[in-house]
Amino acid sequence: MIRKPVVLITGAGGEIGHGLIAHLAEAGTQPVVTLDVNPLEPALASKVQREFTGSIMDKSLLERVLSEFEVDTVYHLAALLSTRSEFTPVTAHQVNVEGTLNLLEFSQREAESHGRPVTFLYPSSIAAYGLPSLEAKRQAGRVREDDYNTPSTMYGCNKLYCEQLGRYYAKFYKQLAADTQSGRVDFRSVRFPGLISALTVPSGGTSDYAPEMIHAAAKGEPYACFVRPDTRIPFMAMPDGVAALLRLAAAPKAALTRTAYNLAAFNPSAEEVRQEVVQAFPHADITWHNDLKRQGIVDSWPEDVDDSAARRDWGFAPAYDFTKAFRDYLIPTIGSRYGK
Ligand code: AKB
Repeated sequence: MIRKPVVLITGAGGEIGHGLIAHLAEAGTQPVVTLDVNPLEPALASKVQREFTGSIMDKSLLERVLSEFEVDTVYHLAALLSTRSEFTPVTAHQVNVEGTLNLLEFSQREAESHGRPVTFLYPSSIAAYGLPSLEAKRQAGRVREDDYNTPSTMYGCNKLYCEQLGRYYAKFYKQLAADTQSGRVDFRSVRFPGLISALTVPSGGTSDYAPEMIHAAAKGEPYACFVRPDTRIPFMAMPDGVAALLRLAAAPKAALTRTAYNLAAFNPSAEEVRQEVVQAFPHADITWHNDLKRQGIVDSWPEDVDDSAARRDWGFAPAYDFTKAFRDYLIPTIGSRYGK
């Protein structure tokens, strides 16, 4: 049997998967195979070559994928986000860490079997940071990748550790073996800010207040925001998130000086998001109902990050600033989604 070269996407039915599958299907360079715990929506399923429904914890399922396909690129998107992970930290560790280890090992086996490196794209997060206080957050400004790597959430710990696991597979895997085993997994990671999509509503994250506010207003529903109006973290429009993954995947390996890169686009306060939403949807009913515990998590994430390494090494350049994200992407797309 001849195995077909493909791209594998885990967690494909999630927010990033939607945009990524659309782009890969349109480009048509390599067929897409997906793995998700839930069946894909029919519109998404029609764009992929093969859909596996199951868990990244299921090693026999991964064996099946390996036996049928030559995977050249993995987009490992499956994860439990930060708020959900705080309620079930052990499950979060299993999914976010053991699941990622399974995919790294799967990629190593794939590369051994077809003889080419597997490019492994990993979405890390601003949750990998942990600033000790609001005062420190205000003073830190644009945080660099290697500063404040002291996350306070299970999800953040998981993301930071998996960045290191990926670096280990890329550079040091079985370093004492007689023949070199590392480098078969070409691990590349971006630390995403909060992502805002016009097409999907996130679930289980702590940066969700901004997309929730926008989607509620577009639907004509009231929204009580769980963070203070002055809360500020970086955000990015989903098309730029998807473009960043594709661009990093295509970058020449020799140009990459790191395995994990910060990405920045815009960093409005929650009140600035509210003002923009009210301008677009004048009847928006947005109130403030502070959840001190979730606030604590957001307060530990940086106000802004230094993304100069991504810009220099692989030409990261977001197309959407705050105003453009609303004017040219969110408002037109979201309006038609809810028939407004
Ligand atoms: C979350 O809130 O957990 C995610 C993230 C910032 O990675 N959106």
